[in-house]
Amino acid sequence: MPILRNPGLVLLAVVAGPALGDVIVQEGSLEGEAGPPTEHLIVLDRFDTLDGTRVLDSVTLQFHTLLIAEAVTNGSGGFVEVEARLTADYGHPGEAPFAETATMISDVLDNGDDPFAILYLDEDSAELVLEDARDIEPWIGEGTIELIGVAQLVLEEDPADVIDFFGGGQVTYSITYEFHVVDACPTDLNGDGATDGGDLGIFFTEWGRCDACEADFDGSGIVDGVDLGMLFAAWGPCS
Ligand SMILES: [Ca+2]
Ligand SMILES: [Ca+2]
Repeated sequence: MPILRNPGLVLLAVVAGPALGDVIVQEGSLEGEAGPPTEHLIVLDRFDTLDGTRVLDSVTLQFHTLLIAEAVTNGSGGFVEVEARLTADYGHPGEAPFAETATMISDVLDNGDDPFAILYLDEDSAELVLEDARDIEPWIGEGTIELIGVAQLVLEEDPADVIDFFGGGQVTYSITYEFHVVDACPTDLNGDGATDGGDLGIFFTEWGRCDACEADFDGSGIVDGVDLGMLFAAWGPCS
């Protein structure tokens, strides 16, 4: 017979504010005791491009589930089975979950000795890295992103021989935005605050097929007349 302790699952959430740097991390957690599946809304700030000066490279979602349970037997003989599990699914509201975590405790106890208590612990993690532009795009812009975390903690016991069996669980999540800052004056190859002859000299040293060259302003994989045109168009002090 399944026994649920404190069926009204209490969930707490803490969301940290965004920080400045190359990485923004938002964290929070859900925690509570056994009960029916409980939806918890996770609200995240979207990535702020700061007027296009920052470009989002990837979004990493990490989820971690921790399950702790304690069983207390009565020592009346035989064997008893205990089982507990904590599962959680994560996704956008109204859509199929894109990640899940599941923890499981399952044991057979020799109940032939004196009454005793035993403590169990299990944990699970899930990670999702978004790097494709189409996957990242929903995470860019103003406003907020809503995720739904559906968590359920279930305890089962043999009520005849287990005096008490209780547990708790915690689901934590972390959303990491990796980005780079756009070069405000990419044609200033020597970084002296202006696009001029000094940069032109550097430019021609990279002329031709060139992967990840600074002079490949349009990212075409080759430094050619197109890039030269961009350099001349930007001629003069960096604005
Ligand atoms: Ca320069
Ligand atoms: Ca080019």
